[in-house]
Amino acid sequence: MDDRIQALKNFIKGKNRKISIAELKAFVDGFGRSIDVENLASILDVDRDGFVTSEDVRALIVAEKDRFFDRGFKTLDGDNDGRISVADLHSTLRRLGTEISIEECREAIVPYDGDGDGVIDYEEYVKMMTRGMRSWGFDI
Ligand SMILES: [Ca+2]
Ligand SMILES: [Ca+2]
Repeated sequence: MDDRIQALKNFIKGKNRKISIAELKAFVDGFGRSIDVENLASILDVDRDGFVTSEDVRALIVAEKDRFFDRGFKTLDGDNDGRISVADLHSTLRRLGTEISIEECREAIVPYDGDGDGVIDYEEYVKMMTRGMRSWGFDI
């Protein structure tokens, strides 16, 4: 696993572990993303001491879970028919810059396709996301 992903996972799993806003900025920059860290800090650093704790981050993500799930589903459901097909997954991942074959997408869907119809409906998607978030230590 990518070191930065592991570091993020460790941070989220650790209770009450603090990072400074400056560290958070360095971390986000490391991903090459242009996230507005000042804005993020103003949301996360509730008591304005210049630090955010893993509990703050967890609380925010859990509070925003439904919106976060909804947005993710809409991103993945490329043709907007309410189901994530192999073609949806393939075109979305390619658009995000991931080199992946149709066959790999087909295999990726199988473990989450509860009713075996070859597409991920919203219910199956929520189960998949919930499982993923629990593996990151979120109590949901
Ligand atoms: Ca679709
Ligand atoms: Ca299905």
